[in-house]
Amino acid sequence: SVHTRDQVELPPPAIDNRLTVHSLWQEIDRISTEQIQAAFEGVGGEIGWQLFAEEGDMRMYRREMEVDGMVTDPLKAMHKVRGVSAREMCHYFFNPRYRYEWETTLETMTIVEEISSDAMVFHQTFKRIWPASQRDALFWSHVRAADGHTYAVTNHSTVNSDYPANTGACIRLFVTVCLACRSEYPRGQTPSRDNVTTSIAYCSTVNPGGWAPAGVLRAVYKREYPKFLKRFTGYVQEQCRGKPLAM
Ligand code: 6CM
Repeated sequence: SVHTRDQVELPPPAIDNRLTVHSLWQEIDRISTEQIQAAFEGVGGEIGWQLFAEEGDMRMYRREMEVDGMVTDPLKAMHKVRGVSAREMCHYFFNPRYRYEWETTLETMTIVEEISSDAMVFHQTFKRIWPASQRDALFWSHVRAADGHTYAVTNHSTVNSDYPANTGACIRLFVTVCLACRSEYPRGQTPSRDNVTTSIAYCSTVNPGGWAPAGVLRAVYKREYPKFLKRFTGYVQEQCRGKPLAM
């Protein structure tokens, strides 16, 4: 049944063996571990993080940063979502089948390699932002369970000779993204759609890879990141409605 198929494709509770023998494994493991750890570290006391968007339980912070004159502002967002689990959140973020349904900056997505049930390599092109050139990205994506009802997806740029950078119309950008989610429900109760809450920490650092006007880029981020997080979390709630909770 459809139900069984969905359950099977949820992120596995343990690392897939096919991933641990892949040439990217060491890097994927190291960066994922670092990113997940950093994602749950607070921003409150840290110097330099500025709140730039706030709506309901969602808060978005950025740190202004430039590398060789290019805006590389690290972004960190926190959110709380009711009625869906961390595992479900990460399933919809990782699985390419759903990506066009929530990802609004996307123009094309190609699966470059299916490493395992929990790791893939993607090539994506993004919508062009005037007056800059169009951007593309090539990145691995890995979903994993961490401790105590915690799941996370980490995306990080990589290289592949079949997808060389800066040869066509696109400038290659570099990205490190982590969506880390932790579910909670009242002590002594059985988790259900009615009592589960998932805390989300989303971190993103994008290097545009070539010239892009700083003001335009910052304005785009300010508009697009809140739009993405609201749309994505709403999408997952909608998809999960009426389905059994998968913890
Ligand atoms: O994390 C997000 N999406 C993931 C799946 O697509 C993945 C994407 C990473 C790429 C993020 C690139 C953002 C830049 C998009 C704007 C176009 C760049 C043009 C620059 C030149 C002026 O991790 C959600 C990403 C939400 C982004 C707002």
